Amino acid sequence: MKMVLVVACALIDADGRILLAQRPEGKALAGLWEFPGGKLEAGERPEDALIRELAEELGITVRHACLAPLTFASHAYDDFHLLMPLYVCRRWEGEIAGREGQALAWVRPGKLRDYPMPPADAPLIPHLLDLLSPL
Ligand code: 9L3
Ligand code: MG
Repeated sequence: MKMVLVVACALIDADGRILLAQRPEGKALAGLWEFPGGKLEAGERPEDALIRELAEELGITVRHACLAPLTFASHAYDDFHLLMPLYVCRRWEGEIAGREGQALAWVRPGKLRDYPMPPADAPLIPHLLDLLSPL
């Protein structure tokens, strides 16, 4: 089956809230809330693709050193298998804004399940909760 590589990021603010972006009308999975990111272009490294996507979609600058890998999502659709590393980032430059008309939400960890997500993203929540919960 065709493998599609997408890279995504949990941006975490100083209050410990996580950024979700709503997939816009006209796109696959419209209306669902996802961790921002997108497809790798040919030959791109995952971090480079993510930095590019975060600049395009949110208007922010992220440094490589501020991206920490957390886990992978893996989901088989009917026609392709999506493999998606999830990074975590707590520092960026610039004001976050939905540059592609998408709605954004800063969500407390315990509220993440209130937001309907694509099938690849939802299984990532426990990993984030594990990272963010006090020891
Ligand atoms: N996707 C799932 N979760 C995410 C992202 C960024 C993307 N957090 C899925 C939706 C599409 C595919 O990856 O099936 C490609 O995404 P896009 O290029 O349509 O945004
Ligand atoms: Mg995208």
